[in-house]
Amino acid sequence: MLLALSALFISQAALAETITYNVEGMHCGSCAKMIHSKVCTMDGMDKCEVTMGKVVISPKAGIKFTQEQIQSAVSKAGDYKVTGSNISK
Ligand SMILES: [Cu+2]
Repeated sequence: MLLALSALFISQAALAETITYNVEGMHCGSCAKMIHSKVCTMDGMDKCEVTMGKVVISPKAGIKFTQEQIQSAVSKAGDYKVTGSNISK
């Protein structure tokens, strides 16, 4: 039973994740463009979209980003703050 559960966990972990980060301080399309140019160009990004107040990413297989890494890239774009995240499969 325990073995089956951990096997299930591992196979789910191998699937691509979509992570939505909430970002405070974005006011217009050029904020989104700036953030896009810093976050979406990071190595290991598969999909990456920036919309008003949100950054939605899918890392490549085997790649994980921490919120700190995303915050660091977002900070290069300007005075923006990552306030939280949601993971969906
Ligand atoms: Cu702006």
